[in-house]
Formats: sequence, structure tokens, C-alpha cells
Amino acid sequence: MQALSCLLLIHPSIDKMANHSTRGELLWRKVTFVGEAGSGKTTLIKQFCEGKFSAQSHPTVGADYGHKHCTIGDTEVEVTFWDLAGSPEYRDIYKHLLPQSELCILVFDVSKLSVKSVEEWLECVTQYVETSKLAIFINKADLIDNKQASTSAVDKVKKWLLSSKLYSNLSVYLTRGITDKEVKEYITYLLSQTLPDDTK
Ligand SMILES: Nc1nc2c(ncn2[C@@H]2O[C@H](COP(=O)(O)OP(=O)(O)O)[C@@H](O)[C@H]2O)c(=O)[nH]1
Ligand SMILES: [Mg+2]
Repeated sequence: MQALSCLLLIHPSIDKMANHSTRGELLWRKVTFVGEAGSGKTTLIKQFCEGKFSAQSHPTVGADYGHKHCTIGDTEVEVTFWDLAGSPEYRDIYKHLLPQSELCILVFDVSKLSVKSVEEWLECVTQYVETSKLAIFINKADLIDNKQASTSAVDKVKKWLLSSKLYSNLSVYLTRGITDKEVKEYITYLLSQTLPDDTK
């Protein structure tokens, strides 16, 4: 919570963003990334915002912040990204930030993927965010090329989601945080779905 409080104090535009999703013609969108530490949340945000990959990992304390101005179709959108630390001691932040997000992306490391972990994370985040605003990124897909065990874990998760009452409509994307192409494509698409109908 400490890191987040500091962030709210030091970042000049954050208090404005908290209460307004539109300002004039410009739209604002808040995107939260949630998931286990090390799954690649910071990496995905950095790829989208800066087109950069860093193999060095610095664990997020509380929440990290990213920002990008995007043009989606004819619409100008200011997007703010929150990388929420995965450890249980930071879960209090979820109840403040998740209800305010237009999009929440749940990130899993493909090499540690299981139906149980997906179920637990979904139970946690759906307390604060509607399933219509949720998407799942199964990240580090570069690690599973030709690896049967991981691909079968992905299949199991997809089957479980499809057969569940609550989560059958969730979109699942296999992502590679090491390159920016798919990351940009998927996030831009998901953002476009949050725009008002007359701007799509
Ligand atoms: N091979 C591979 N490594 C990745 C990928 N995404 C992230 N990483 C690495 O995984 C580690 C943890 O990433 P990080 O973004 O800090 O995870 P976070 O704790 O969820 O924010 C870092 O060493 C990253 O370089 C990916 O798609 N493929
Ligand atoms: Mg992080």
C-alpha cells in the first residue's frame, strides 16, 4: 500500500484519472494487470507502452504504473496501466483499483499454469470486476513451443473455462512478452472493445 500511496501523491494526473473516464473528446481508460509475481505483467505493460523487453526482473512493490496515448480507429485514448503485485499482502489494493478499471487482464505464466490457479485468481478478481471486463493472458508462450506438457495445460484451462457457467465467455490469449507485436495487437483490440459503440 505504501508504494501506491506514494504514487498517488507524486503523479500529477492520477487523482484526475480516478474520477473521470472522459475529458472533452479525449477518452481515458484504466487497465489493470493482475496475476502471480513473475508471470510477466510488468513486461507486457512495458512492451505495449515502450516496445521494450527487459530480461531483468524487479518485483513490483504494491503497484507499478504505465501510461500511453493511443489512437484506436478515429479515437484518441489516454491509457493508464496498473501492474498490481501478486503477493497476498498487496491484495487490499485490488479493491480500490479493480472496480475503477475498464479492462482487467489476468496474467499467467504458461510454465506454471493450472486450472486450480486460474480458478483461484478468477474467484479473487471477480469480487471487484465484472467478467465482461476481464481477459486472460497466458504469457511466456515462447517457452511452450514443442512442449507437450504446457500445451496440454493450456487446453485443460480452455476446456474448463468453456464448461464453466461463469467464465465461458472469457477471452484467452497466448502472449509472448519478449516481442511487442501480439501484445500490441491484443491489448489494442481489448481496448477497442471498451470504447463507446459510435467510436468503434
Ligand atoms: N521467456 C519469456 N520470459 C518472459 C516473458 N514475459 C516476461 N518474461 C520474464 O519473466 C520475468 C518476470 O517478468 P515480470 O514482467 O517482472 O513479471 P511480473 O512480476 O508479473 O510483473 C522477467 O525476467 C521477464 O523478462 C515471456 O513472454 N517469455
Ligand atoms: Mg511486476
